Amino acid sequence: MANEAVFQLAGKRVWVAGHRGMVGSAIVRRLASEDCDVITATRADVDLKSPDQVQAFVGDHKPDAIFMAAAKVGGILANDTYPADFLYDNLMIAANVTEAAYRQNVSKMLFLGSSCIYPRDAPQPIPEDALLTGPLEGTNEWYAIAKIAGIKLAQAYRKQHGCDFISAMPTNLYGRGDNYDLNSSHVLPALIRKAHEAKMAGASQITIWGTGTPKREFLNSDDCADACVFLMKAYSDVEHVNVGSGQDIAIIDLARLVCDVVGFTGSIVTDTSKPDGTMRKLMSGDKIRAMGWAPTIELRAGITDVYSLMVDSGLFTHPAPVT
Ligand code: GFB
Repeated sequence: MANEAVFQLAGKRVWVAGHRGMVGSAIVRRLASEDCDVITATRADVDLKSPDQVQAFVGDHKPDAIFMAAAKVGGILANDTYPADFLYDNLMIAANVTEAAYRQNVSKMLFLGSSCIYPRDAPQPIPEDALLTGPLEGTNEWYAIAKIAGIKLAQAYRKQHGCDFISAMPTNLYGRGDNYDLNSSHVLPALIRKAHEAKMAGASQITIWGTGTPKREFLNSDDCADACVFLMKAYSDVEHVNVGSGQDIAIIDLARLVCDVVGFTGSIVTDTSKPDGTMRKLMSGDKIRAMGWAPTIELRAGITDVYSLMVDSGLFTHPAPVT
């Protein structure tokens, strides 16, 4: 099925749910070169947790395709602190959009999940069929359960109703429009902010959470958006598809890389009162690579890009809310 379009985006009406988020906004940028009509909705237009509002919105706007990039997301601490929000919000959003897509005869939907759906002790690199083969990582099991439910919704509607709903599982993402709030962010924007503010303040050190030994696989959100558009056009099957870079890096080495890009020359200390989370979650990219897709943005280049954008936008002129 490689490079053989099964769904044409040209001339179609395409709803990007979650267009203000990092991935959703990257998908909107990517769709600019697809000759399709992009539909977006703010939270004031439609509350995705409301079944009635989602039905009404999809019924009124009649999209042909949906990129389901809307989600409540956050880093390890936010996931661990707000389990009810991460479970309830994400379950409701996934169920409402999937049901509306079915009832309003949307031709195709791509649901976006996360690599945390896999068991904590999954084999590395993690193949797609490792799903539901073992216990989840405790710090993010609530978010993971909601995302697993999203995959299962897509599969169930395909099985029962013949809907062309597919799922993509991206690895840890970073990119333009990321969240830099140190309480709720993921590790990469947190490290960029910490290193920049330490440099500006002339500080001697930055503190990272955990032991620094866990490994993570990072993918730029523009690469992720490109993969989503690729899958929307070229893939139609039951199983979800991993979307990653194929390489992981220890958090301490990531911190060194970020400090190097930012130009902070002080030391890096660890705060082991904070959780490590899963020790490793490198996904296998064999499936999507066999279809003909590969990422193009190398990690250092991607970090350099987002760092210069954040400096230019002035975000770092404000003090960090927490340490
Ligand atoms: O990115 P992150 O918050 O999410 O943390 P997860 C990754 C690793 O970086 C953990 C460490 O081992 C953290 O302890 N880390 C070091 C830091 N310094 C920092 C810091 O200043 N801030 C943060 N946030 N981390 C989330 C899940 O898991 O990632 C979600 O909770 C989701 O469910 C998502 O899957 C992609 O990779 O641990």
